[in-house]
Amino acid sequence: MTEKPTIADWQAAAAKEVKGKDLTWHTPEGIDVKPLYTAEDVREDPGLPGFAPFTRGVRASMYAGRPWTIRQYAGFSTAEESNAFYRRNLAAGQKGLSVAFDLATHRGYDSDHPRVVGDVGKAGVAIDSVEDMKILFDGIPLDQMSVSMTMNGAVIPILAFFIVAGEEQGVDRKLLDGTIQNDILKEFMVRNTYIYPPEPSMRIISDIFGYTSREMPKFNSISISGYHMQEAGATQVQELAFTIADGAEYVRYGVASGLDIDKFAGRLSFFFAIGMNFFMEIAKLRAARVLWHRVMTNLGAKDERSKMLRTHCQTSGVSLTEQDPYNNVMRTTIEAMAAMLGGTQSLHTNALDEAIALPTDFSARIARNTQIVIQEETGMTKVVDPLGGSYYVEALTQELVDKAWEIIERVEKEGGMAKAVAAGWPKAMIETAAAARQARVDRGDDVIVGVNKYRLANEDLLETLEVDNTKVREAQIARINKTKASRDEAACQAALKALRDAAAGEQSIENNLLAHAVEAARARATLGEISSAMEESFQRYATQPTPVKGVYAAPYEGDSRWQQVLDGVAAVERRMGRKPKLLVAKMGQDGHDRGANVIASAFGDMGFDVVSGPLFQTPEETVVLALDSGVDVVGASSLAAGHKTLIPELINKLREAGRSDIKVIAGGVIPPQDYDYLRDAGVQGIYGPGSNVVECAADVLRLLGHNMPPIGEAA
Ligand code: MLC
Ligand code: 5AD
Repeated sequence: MTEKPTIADWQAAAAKEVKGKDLTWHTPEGIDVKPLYTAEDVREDPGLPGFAPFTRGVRASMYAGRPWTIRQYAGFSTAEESNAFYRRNLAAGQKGLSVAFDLATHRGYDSDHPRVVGDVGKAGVAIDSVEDMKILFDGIPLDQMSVSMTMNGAVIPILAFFIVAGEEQGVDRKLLDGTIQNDILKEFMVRNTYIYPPEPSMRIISDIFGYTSREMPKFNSISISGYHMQEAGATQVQELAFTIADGAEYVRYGVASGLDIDKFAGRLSFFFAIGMNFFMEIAKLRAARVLWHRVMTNLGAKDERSKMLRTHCQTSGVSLTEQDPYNNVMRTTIEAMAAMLGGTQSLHTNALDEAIALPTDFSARIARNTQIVIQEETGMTKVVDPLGGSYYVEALTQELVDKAWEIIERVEKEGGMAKAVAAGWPKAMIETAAAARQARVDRGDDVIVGVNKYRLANEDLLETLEVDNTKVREAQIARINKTKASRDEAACQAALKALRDAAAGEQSIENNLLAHAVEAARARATLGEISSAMEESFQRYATQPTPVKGVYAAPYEGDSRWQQVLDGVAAVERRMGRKPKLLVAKMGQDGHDRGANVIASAFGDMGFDVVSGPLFQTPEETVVLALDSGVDVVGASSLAAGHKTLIPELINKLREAGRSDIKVIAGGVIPPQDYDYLRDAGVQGIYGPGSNVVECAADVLRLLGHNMPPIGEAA
């Protein structure tokens, strides 16, 4: 009888097949993935689903008992239009609702505010008062439908409108089922729809914990989100660690505000991104449950439900491409499978037109059906945690737990996530990972099919959703005026004053901000009024971007095209007597700044003098900054559909100032259908997702009159 082969035998056989090549995969999270895993790699028995530490899932029966909730995030234009879209989707098999608000709403401005002209109804639905909220859920019984609302900045007025809309439907708030995102720490780190500074923002969150734990027992008071970290470029380990550390910080604030940990922790929920690294994502969800159980035990929770990490997932937006967009259907399917194999409770699958515009009925249907097909055709839901016991998945789960724990310990040692966020190092860590990823993609080290490999010579145009935001704005303003004209003004002002006083006072049950906002919402105060009432004591928060240095350049050392661009910059510098200067501008309420930060870092590394403009500027403010800093080029980064309003406005203002010599280029999520419109308005270069940043810089040098050779040609 022959002996059973050993690992050493396998190693020898594999080395012979690949002629000694090292097959280890060094991932961006610093994990060395081996080509083979065996029983020897599994350190711990993962236990059983439904039992602590919930590695294999939070429910004993998981999807065999009840499949995850198909919960598609959506919202655009007016409440009427979004309501009709929701109803069509529910009729076609969607199970839960998830509201996307426009950026004016996120940032606490009514639709009639001058700072939001480009944003109303664009990236989500415009909600100005309880009247809009009632229309949004018209015909949707709020005691039967669970509703997630992605709101963090203007969380107090939005939750108040929701409660009052339920009340006026005849639904007791005790029966309201759903989730509010309410996660401000990641806003300061990556998503940027904050309104107030960190301290009062943390008070708002614990006030919501207090109110919902007393009044709304079925409602999930927070969705602690790693999603946006991964979208901003974080590795899976960073996403995992910072999200769990954020959770720990919220629990501490809740306890410090006087709540018993087991009274509110059972209604904390989570939210992760699911990208293309299939097994890493599955292991990440399993690791998250292990880590949360550990953290909550350390924080003194006794009830197992307080330690049970329940999560929503969304497939990754940044992994999807503008080029050859039908490939996105495959990507999303793979990501959806990772989310379900990881044991998510609820899932959003992105639409194939993600990198271009908001979903249409067509693209939303394909996205939704991706989940329905998995649930209803494949039999994948029949077995609980089918990957449990996979040597690779179990070993990777353990490795992610260990790697994330190192970061969590650093955060805890430094006093928790609020302090870490204020110190800025988590954000810098994520931006470093983002710049490194961009360089790997631009160099072709990380393959993206249809973008840096197998690219099509000609792309077909996709039909995309377009929102006429002037029309939406006018309709919203008419409703605001009507609401204000018909309300009891004295009662409304009294409610707003009580809220203002509560904000100025110490945190207490009597001063609970949500309780006061509910009164104001009933009295028909608008979102802007409720936000301003708190802003009087809290102030509005602003920050300055600080792009990382040297990370984008590092992998390009010795690259000839890179050198050509550096030489080009040097030549322009000699001619002008100073470095060519670029303003990276963010206008409107669009806080998506990964792209802007990566461009600022990369152009800085290539020798440009870069001015990183602050977020949330008006076109006028951008012109003032451009003139004051003496730039040659303004690069406007737009990811929230404000481009057709804000960029032409910027060009007009430059012309009025007599500075049409300053070149304007645009980048971000811009549908190709809009390119001619922008070019006619005077935009001299447009760079959609998937643009190579080095070639973008080569174009800028051409705009500045340098004779830059095409790629592959000598200078
Ligand atoms: C579940 N249940 C079961 C069961 N599975 N009962 C018996 N057997 C089983 N196998 C029960 C649950 O206990 C629960 O009841 C009920 O069924 C619903 O299940 P759930 O698992 O709680 O699902 P759900 O209601 O969908 O809640 C999932 C969640 C929640 C806890 C993760 O927080 C959620 O829906 N989050 C969604 C967040 C979201 O959509 N965010 C969008 C972000 S977009 P009970 O009574 O125990 O509650 C974004 C983008 C951007 O952020 O930047 O703009
Ligand atoms: N409707 C549908 N999906 C949206 N997303 C953002 N806004 C909307 C909306 N109004 C999705 C996209 C994006 C992620 C943050 O959420 O997938 O990448």
